[in-house]
Amino acid sequence: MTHFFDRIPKIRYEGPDCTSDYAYRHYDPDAVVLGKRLEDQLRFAVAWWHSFAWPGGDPFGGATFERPWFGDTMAHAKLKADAAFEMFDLLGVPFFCFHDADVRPEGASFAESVRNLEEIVDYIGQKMAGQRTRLLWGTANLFSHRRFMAGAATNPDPNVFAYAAATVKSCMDATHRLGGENYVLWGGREGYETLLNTDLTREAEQAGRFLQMVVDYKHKIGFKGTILVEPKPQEPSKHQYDYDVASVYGFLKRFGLEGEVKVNIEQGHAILAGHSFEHEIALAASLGLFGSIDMNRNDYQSGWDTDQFPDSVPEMARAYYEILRADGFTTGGTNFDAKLRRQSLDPEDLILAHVGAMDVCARAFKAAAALYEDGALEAARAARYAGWNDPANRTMLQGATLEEISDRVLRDGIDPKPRSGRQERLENLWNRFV
Ligand code: XLS
Ligand code: NI
Ligand code: NI
Repeated sequence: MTHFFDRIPKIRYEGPDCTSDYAYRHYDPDAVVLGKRLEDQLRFAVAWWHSFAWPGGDPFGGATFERPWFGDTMAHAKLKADAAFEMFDLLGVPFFCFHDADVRPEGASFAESVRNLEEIVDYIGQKMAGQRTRLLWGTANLFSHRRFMAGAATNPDPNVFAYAAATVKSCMDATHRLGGENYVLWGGREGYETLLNTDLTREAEQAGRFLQMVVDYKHKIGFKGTILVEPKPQEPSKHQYDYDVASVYGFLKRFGLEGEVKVNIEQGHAILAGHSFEHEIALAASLGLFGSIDMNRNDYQSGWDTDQFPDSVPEMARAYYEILRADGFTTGGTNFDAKLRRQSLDPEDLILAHVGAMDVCARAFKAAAALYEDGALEAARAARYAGWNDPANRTMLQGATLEEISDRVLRDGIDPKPRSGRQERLENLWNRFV
């Protein structure tokens, strides 16, 4: 027991009219929506790094948080794990996610870092045995330490490539041991600061080879989870190679890995790339790449990745609607890659951030599910493309040539009549559900 959350009761579903801060108003894990329990639809996960490792710094000031588990020893790491599992239990959250650097102290050598990781993984494994929380995904932090400042897989120094490969192996082993359902690669430093010193061709080939080795190792150890790449356009790199879903798809095709790897899409990263979250989800689904989501939000004025907890039901509903159109999550889930604001010092803040975020997501999901079930939007979409059901039109996509089409246009006097896209009607329909 850490006593860190002592003043906080276990959070339960109490319905929309309850008056306590410490209750879910919309997230009823056992409620069945579209044939599945809400817990199994949403698959919420807590992010170890933001919740337990982040000290509250910003570019103008250092740590604001004081946590009893801050420190570099294994004893601190275990205390941190104790607090984490206490919070998972209080929230009743089914999953968590972690990087190696969040859970273990860095050792004096690579071997010591791996030993530390193995020891804490055993400890976490024991905690998991006594609780129902499972691992959504594990990952390696290949961006914080100064050795990775010029990239991990894409570093000009082959020794860094080797160190990164060995690190990923240890993190895949850890994820496999804990029964993780996915393994994530986010390449924060896989990009460049200036083209003046960068060989784009070489770096892409290094990244392709690296990912191929990850896929080979997954099969070798019999890891049944999904390998996920998390796109982001920039920050910390000036230009990041896995810019968005479309770039990742091109990269996977180039190296023949499109059947092996899917994407973990983050709300804030989609916005930074100049897309909407739902666009990235819809595109991934259409390319057969949709895997999981990092749920957060950016400050829309600041233009960087502020990783705030989600607070907008209408925005999240758009995202969940696309997820439902993609048949929902399989191994993926909703990971709160979100951190407190630096003035939110208290244990209560950490709990309430998650309670609010889970309620926002649940509300958004239920609204999206009701609209999806109603079918009016999908019927309107299908009607818009109904002309393609005509066999004469279908042949245009199945082998007809330009000349044949041209003959048909002349013969039949084809003369298209513009039709309304009915956007406002559909927006009104949307708003009746959300
Ligand atoms: C940073 C990323 C990171 C990944 C995991 O912007 O979102 O937190 O999710 O390495
Ligand atoms: Ni993320
Ligand atoms: Ni992020």
